[in-house]
Amino acid sequence: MSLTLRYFCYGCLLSSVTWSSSCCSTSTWAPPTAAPLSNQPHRGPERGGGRRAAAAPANQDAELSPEMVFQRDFVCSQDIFNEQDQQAADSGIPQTRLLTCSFQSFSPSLPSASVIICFFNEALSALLRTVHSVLDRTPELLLHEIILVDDHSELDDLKGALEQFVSSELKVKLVRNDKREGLIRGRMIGAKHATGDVLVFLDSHCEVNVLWLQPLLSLVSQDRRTVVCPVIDIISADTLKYSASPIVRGGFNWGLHFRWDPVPPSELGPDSSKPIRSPTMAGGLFAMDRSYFNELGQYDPGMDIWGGENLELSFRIWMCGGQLLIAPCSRVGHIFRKRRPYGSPGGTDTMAHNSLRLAHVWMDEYKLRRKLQCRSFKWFLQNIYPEMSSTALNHKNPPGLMNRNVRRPTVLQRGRLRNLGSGRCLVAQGRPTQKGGAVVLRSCDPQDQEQEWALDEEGQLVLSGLLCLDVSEVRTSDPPRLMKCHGSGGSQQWNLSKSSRLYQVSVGQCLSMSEPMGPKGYVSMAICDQSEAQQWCLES
Ligand code: LR7
Ligand code: MN
Repeated sequence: MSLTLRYFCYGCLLSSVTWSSSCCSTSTWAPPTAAPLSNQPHRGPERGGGRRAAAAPANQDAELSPEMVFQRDFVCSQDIFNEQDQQAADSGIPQTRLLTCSFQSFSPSLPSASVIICFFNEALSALLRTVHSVLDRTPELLLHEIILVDDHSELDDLKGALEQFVSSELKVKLVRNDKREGLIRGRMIGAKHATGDVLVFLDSHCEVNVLWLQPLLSLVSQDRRTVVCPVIDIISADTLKYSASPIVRGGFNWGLHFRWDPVPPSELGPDSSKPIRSPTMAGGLFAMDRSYFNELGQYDPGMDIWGGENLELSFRIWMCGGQLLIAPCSRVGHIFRKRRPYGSPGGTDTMAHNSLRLAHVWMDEYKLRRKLQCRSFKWFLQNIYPEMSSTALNHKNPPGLMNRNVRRPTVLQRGRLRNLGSGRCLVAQGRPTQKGGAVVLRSCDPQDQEQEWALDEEGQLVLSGLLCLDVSEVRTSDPPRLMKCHGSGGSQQWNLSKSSRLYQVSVGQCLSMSEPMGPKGYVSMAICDQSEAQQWCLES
């Protein structure tokens, strides 16, 4: 069977098995590995030398919900590529669009785009990979310009060598900030220089996939108050490998941190290429009509460096008459780094500063909002994010507290949680009753009650009937800990997939044994892959 065929029929294979795994055996289907991408700047199409590399993404089935299995099933019956998708397969970038996307057609008169990329001390190769991918995979007519905003970087590479590159590309412009502004004011500076119809913001370490722009522009052109995000595929910070993301949508927690949520079935519809309404956006990658961006008040210029602007803009869009969508057929890869490679001047926590500004303006009545005739935050919660509304407004389940009035979720499976890479079992490092305690891998002992986990219908992993396995949504590189069960999903929601990976819905990563496996048996969260270090078996 060819690689391509295996990829097409993946959903069909999956549909014959149940989603939640109870087995430890390795999947019968071995996915082909994705073609490695070099970190050198490249010009897409000629790479790969005509090689057909329709590689399945590494974490493809780690996080399939029943709805997604259905989506892929649907895809299987339509075994075709369009020309551009075929080009993707030939160019070495993994084909991550669902096949239903091949049937989309676009108006010949789409608006033009100004792509704005702000950067601070970005690796030149990553920045050029972003720019080249846009130049290579965007139709000439639709690309008005690329505006690079250098936020007062210090790296030498970003001086002469970058200028040389820019001078050879007609459509690429470079704006340099005289002082460090942060990404929020940086984007506003970029927008001020832009003259295309639609602003498209990208982070400086992305790779756009084929046909990435048309679905975004098409939705914006149908309604200028629609703001559209692509699906953000994963580029590994360690290997630079590009792999598909599951289709999830944006939410937030009560600490005002962005998180990924599963898409409610009502939003999916029968055709998986349909745009998905998203309460919030991750922030870096989106398309917005330029005049609407100005009309809506751009960004809050009082926000510094990094953080908070994504939720602020999302609330403003929804509350002031617009809508925020994710176009499942537009795919852009983004390097997810474990740590940001920069601080903020003076070492202030700009995320907290920015979030406070956001809360003051949007989370209760405030005069600034009257000008735009915006709705209330209560309206937003009830209509756009009802999942959160129930945790805030009912007072039965206030944020951060276990809801005692609701029945306990049904346990789906119980047993020891054995890691295939080490053969050891996941246990509390100290007492299993200790809140905030770490979890580690130790020898499995069937007699030991303290090794018993329960996976319930809400995706909670409960140790010894007491505490839940929880990840930090603030510091996503921290290892998971045992916390009081809060019953509102997110940081405590896990999917045990067919291929035995434990996918954490909120941070979009998988639970992994830390390598090399030391005597302490540490575990950590990592980008999902096929390794045994990430395979877990819940065995009774
Ligand atoms: O002072 C700065 N000046 C800058 O120009 C700090 C950053 N930047 C640039 C930086 O070089 C990069 O191109 O701004 C861009 C975003 O910074 P990142 O890549 O450090 O941010 P991130 O990817 O960690 O964080 C996400 O949340 C941010 C909140 O402020 C921004 O909205 C980012 O754009 C956003 N990234 C994405 O949405 C990509 C998907 C990640 C997820 C989830
Ligand atoms: Mn980024």
